[in-house]
Amino acid sequence: MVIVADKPDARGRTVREEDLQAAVRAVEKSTVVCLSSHVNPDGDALGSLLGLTLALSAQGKAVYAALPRPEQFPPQYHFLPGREMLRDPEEIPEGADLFIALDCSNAERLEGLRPKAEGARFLVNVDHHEDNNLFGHLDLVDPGASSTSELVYRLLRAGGWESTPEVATCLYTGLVTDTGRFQHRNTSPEALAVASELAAAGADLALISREVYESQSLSYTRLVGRALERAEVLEDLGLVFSYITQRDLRETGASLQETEDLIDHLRTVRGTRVAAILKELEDGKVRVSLRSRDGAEVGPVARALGGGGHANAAGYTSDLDIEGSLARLLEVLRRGRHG
Ligand SMILES: [Mn+2]
Repeated sequence: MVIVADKPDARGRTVREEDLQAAVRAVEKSTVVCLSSHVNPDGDALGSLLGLTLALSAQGKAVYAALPRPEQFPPQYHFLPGREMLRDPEEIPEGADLFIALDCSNAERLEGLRPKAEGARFLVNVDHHEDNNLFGHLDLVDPGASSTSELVYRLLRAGGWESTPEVATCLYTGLVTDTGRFQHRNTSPEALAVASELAAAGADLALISREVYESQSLSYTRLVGRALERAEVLEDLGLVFSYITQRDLRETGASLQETEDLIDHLRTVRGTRVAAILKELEDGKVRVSLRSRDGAEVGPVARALGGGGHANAAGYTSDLDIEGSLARLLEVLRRGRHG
């Protein structure tokens, strides 16, 4: 795969006990704590955000938690406890004592909330992306962690803060989704140990699997059908790809927010190493999601195209149409194979 020059990143970092303790002290001396996570939130972004919101509220903190774009909250995560505590981004105070960014590899991922994060007296960056550019005053960044939710759990343990069944349900959701139901390579012994502790703390495993994986709308199921019917394999690149358009969304009645797992259907094709799904956005741009298997790395591919992510799961947004975006992707994959 293609190797590109990267900005300073978190490769090889782990979170030291003294960093966790520094974060605990920062929380303890703050009365107001602001929390946020990234645009286009996934299960880990939401689970870590809501889990920490609930846990810190129980510690008597005034917690101001918001998503940069509240309208992007995906329907399959509506069951998560603490959702009602989220506020509008405008309600997040400026110049707060403490701002904690969750699951963001860089501050741009906070979009409109970035100035408030950077204007806080203390900014803590909790994340597990290897391309994290260490934008916090304190960076709890561990690319070896399965999920940001796992790191939040370590933080709660370090602070001696209770994981209630509600907190555990949020964090377990982050673990189960970011590890692909404990199937991806980031499913470490530590991730399984944390999952076990969260189950013991009362996480509702049956509720989580039903809501996240077994509550698809009929419209989304039909959209999956369209994407699968169009799937193609390029054997020389070990690539399986497909696409969905705005027209598909209109005709099936599915929403883009429901399509987070669409790519997992493609990634099961035998003999492929990279799966790609191209999704046409409302503004005509194209969101490209990449997944790898058998040790291929898609993070560098996404970074070469202006995006980011992990070795096994990454993505970027393209200004070209679907055809153009696909051509550009193939170019980068070919270059990587030969170069
Ligand atoms: Mn994550």
